[in-house]
Amino acid sequence: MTKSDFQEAVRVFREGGSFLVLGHVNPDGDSLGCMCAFRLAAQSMGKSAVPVSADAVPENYRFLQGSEHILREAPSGERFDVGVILDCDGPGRLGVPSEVLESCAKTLEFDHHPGVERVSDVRVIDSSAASTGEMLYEFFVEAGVNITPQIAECLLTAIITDTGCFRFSNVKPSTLRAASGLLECGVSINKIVHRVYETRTLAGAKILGAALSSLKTSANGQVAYACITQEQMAAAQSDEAETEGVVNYVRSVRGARVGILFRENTDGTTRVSLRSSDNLDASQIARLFGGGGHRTAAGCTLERPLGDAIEAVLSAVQKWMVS
Ligand SMILES: [Mn+2]
Repeated sequence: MTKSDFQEAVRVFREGGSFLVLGHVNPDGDSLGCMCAFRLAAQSMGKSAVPVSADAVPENYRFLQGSEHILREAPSGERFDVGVILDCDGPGRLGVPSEVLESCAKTLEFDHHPGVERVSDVRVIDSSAASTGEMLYEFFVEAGVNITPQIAECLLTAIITDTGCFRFSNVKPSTLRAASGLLECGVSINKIVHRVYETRTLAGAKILGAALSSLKTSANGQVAYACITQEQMAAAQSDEAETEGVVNYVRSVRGARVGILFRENTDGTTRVSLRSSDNLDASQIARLFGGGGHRTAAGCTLERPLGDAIEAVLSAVQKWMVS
């Protein structure tokens, strides 16, 4: 992130009156926290902001202030001064048709994913940041936004979820400085952690159990994997959002350098979530199959049935471990 991009972004934010706010598909805490924070920040400065996510807000993020105002589709015919793209690892992950951005006079992007194609006009990119929320905190401070406890809660949720509660290797002094600044704004870590991690629906607990009962290892225990079928989803009455985080349990098997969760989708495709430890870059595997992400957390969707997808990904992971 260069100083000039940052200053240009501040100028675009100050001058804009109406904002269309976008995150990424299958939104996580960083994407949603940033979208809600941006909406509140813009409104606090007398501007309008319309957040749009093609996918629904998972239940455990519905406490974020204004999350109920996130639309599933961009309002047709409306024009915006600025389209804001947050935490999005590539144009294909926006989840809205590309014409939607044409309704914006300008586009402004904040992100921390490395190696991604960017098409926005003004880009604030920092692949060393642990979350986009951390970047947005610095941006709001610079832009003179009054960070209310509600805005702080959204941003701290972004930071907490992208660092796995400050446990991942992406945590840096700057991460804790941002978190510390947000705590000064009057937000509670405990409340966020409770809502995001310690509150599970009954269906979510059942689907976690089903996934873990399918756990297997390969490559002499270096790869742990589990799968969730549509039949199990139906039996648990679980939805896709409730499978978020299951992969972290898979990765926690002792000796596993990679944890993989395979989830059968209703359309017959397979969602693959990867978590790695030590020096293995999970995003390299995800990219082989058209996905992306970070070194330690990545994902992709394969246009193949579950069994084929498991075979293809496991064989790719094994080849890559040897190389
Ligand atoms: Mn992120």
